[in-house]
Amino acid sequence: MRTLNQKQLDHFEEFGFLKIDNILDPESVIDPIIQEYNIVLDNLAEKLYSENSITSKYDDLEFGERVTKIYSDSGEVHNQFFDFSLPQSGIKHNTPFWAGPAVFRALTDSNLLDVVESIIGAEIYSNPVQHVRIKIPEKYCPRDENGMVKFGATPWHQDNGVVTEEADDTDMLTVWFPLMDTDEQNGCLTIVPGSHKGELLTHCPNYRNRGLEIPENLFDIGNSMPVPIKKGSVLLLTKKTVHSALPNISNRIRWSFDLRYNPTGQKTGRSVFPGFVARSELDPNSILDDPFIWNKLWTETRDYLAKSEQFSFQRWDGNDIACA
Ligand SMILES: O=C(O)CCC(=O)C(=O)O
Ligand SMILES: [Fe+2]
Repeated sequence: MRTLNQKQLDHFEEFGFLKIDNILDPESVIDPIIQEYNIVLDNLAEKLYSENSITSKYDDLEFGERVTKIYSDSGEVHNQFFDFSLPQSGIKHNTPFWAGPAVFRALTDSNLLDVVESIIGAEIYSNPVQHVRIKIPEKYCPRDENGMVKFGATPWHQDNGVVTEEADDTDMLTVWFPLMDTDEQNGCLTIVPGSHKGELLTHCPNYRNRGLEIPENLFDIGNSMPVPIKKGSVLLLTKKTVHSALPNISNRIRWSFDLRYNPTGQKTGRSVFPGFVARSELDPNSILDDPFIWNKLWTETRDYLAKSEQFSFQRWDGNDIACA
């Protein structure tokens, strides 16, 4: 089913982004994810406490306050415990990840897939470039050796720039949504409308110690605008829309999912990671609807990659003149 109207499609086409309200049901889709992550956090607290990495399990606190205390007390950001993807290097047989049933149900939610279908058609592949991002308030957040907040603001980029060249012709759609209201205080996304009409811009590895980033002189940063999003609403981006995320200067966490979809058969840009057919009219038997099989795909991938040569999704040259 196609749920977006012509006005919305035209907006997406013209500006490279679209915010759509009330797509994911907060009670039946988002709250179960939060419950699931409470269990993941329990397990993390047990582990860190048993290793003497934290002084308390903080089990009387709600998720946001608890994760903040745990990261702060341990001096480390443990986001890989929650993520439903694997890291880009150093995968080991015990690298943690969370590919749970409530997460799978959100990835395959029919309202969400209706939106995706409106943009890329009815043969929908869930691209494995996907993350949960939990960002605790910067004032409590552990910092790296350069004094930068670990897992803080997201640098300026195009999603096309974080996948390999194999996906340059892929019609990749980014779907971003928060698990709680997100605004300029707790670090919502900020985007450059219309930037998708240009080329793939040069991304510089670890630019100004912030990570992979497009230098500011390559796009119209003055035209950028923050996009606050409420729980249940979603933001669509094209693979060329320039965007970043603001720092979390609030007292609460900032918690979001970013997912990607492409028409089935096109390259994902991270082909060593497992995607799956989320919707198909042509071949309904190819649809994956079992969250446990999805989990197994990731587990097998991790176990295989732990024994294999390391790969790289990094396509950019830090010596490029634009990065000086
Ligand atoms: O949530 C963030 O901080 C960044 C998300 C992002 O870049 C994306 O969804 O493509
Ligand atoms: Fe992005």
